[in-house]
Amino acid sequence: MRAPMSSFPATAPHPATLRVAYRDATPDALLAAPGTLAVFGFGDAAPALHGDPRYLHVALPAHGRAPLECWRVDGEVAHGRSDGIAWSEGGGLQFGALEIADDGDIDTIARQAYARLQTWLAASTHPHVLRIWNYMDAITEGEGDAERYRRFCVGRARGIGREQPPQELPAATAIGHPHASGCFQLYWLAARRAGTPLENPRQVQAWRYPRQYGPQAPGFARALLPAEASMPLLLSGTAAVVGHASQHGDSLEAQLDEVLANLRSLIDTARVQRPALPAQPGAGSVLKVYVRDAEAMARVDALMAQHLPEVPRIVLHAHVCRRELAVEIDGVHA
Ligand code: 3EB
Repeated sequence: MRAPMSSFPATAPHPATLRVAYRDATPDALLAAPGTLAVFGFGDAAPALHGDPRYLHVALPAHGRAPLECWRVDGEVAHGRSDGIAWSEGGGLQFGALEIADDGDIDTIARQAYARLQTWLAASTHPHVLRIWNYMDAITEGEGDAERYRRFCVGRARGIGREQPPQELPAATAIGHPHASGCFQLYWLAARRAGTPLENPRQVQAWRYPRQYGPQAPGFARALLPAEASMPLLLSGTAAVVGHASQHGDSLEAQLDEVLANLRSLIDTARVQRPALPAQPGAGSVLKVYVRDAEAMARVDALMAQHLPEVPRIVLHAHVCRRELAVEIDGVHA
């Protein structure tokens, strides 16, 4: 029999709030602070492992000494490891992560990862996945439909069990390691309450990409607006794609301008529903910048400082899922 509602409230006592910040601190110091849902370390300078399931190492090399990324919520946070999934929950939100050794068959790996995620969410008190990150090796290796990102898209759709877009598309990032990590990494933010997937009027919906980009269109929304006004707008990995086509293959600067135009367009779209969101990326935003060529990281960092001086950022060496795309940005906006 179900427990009475009074002892197990269906919603958190406070509306869900997520604060994302980059911090110069140790994982231990951040994990010890009240309300810490997750801590991410990037590159070689960050610890590879930690006993606390809320810590995740992402092997992508950072430009300079990257701070840690910290997610905090209001209220008590529980955490553990179950069924190979590292998780934490609190304040109406859940962090989860799983890793699968990559033997080269990315289609099968993605299918297994997403099937496990579906099973997990179906049994979870936080069944609504708002945001997903996928980090994999050799993302643009292979030709035509055999390219690993395209195989990943096939496996993801099979694992979810739907080739058509589901009702609740999450915001997502799919990014490649520039050096083999040996592992596929999937992590997510889920919530008790469903959010609203948003599309970008400058871009074709990813799930409607034409056949030329692979046999299975990618299943993600361009951004996700959580149910609570106290939550930031969650921005998917955003590249210099207009319509469905990559732009400015010959210019990193022009690609970055296009990415920023896409991010502003997503913010404009979100503000129709939530006018209180700031009109521009600013001190309440946090952006992660993925740059294909290691030699270009310093230039991209300088351009970001010039365009968006107030926005905290991390610049990472990473491969975008189309070879001609030199830069991609994801993050949160509040
Ligand atoms: C693009 O616009 C760039 O497959 O989950 C961005 C974000 C991209 C998420 C995904 C892919 C994904 O198509 C690629």
